[in-house]
Amino acid sequence: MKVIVAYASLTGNTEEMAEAIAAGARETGAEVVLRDAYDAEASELDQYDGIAIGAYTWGDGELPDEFIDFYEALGKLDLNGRKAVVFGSGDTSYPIFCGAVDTIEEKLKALGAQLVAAGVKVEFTPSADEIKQCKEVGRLVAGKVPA
Ligand code: FMN
Repeated sequence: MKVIVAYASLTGNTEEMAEAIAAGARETGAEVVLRDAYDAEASELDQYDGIAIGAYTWGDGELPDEFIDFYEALGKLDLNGRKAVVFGSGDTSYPIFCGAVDTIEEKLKALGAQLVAAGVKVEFTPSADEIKQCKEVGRLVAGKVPA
């Protein structure tokens, strides 16, 4: 099982989530690659069995600027048969809380990926419980069946 966790994070909150998801996936014995989306090749996502993508939300419920290239490079990739999950940090004082998570989920669904859990949305820094939730989601995207 090969899993990629790719994320965009400006102040480290989404990065903490990514690290917990990667840790959960590793616990299952999966081979896990953890990358800043800036350094990741979206066109190679189809080489992984499990795909976790995260981004904080910017502007008016939008994707972060530095994530746009990665998002656009997803193009028309065929992700049928891949397990996927989306995650991100936001701030509930904005009208569109964690809009980036919804945008990425729609894209992955359109590419044929199977979303194995609802998108994980966290306000600012993930709490201890939210870190646990991220680890569980990491196990799921690595193919572990929930207990
Ligand atoms: N959070 C939202 O949920 N929705 C937004 O529309 C939104 N817009 C933002 C716009 C600006 C200019 C800034 C500075 C923050 C915005 N945020 C919004 C909050 C960030 O997503 C939040 O601070 C998040 O924790 C940052 O995650 P990071 O540490 O991974 O960079």
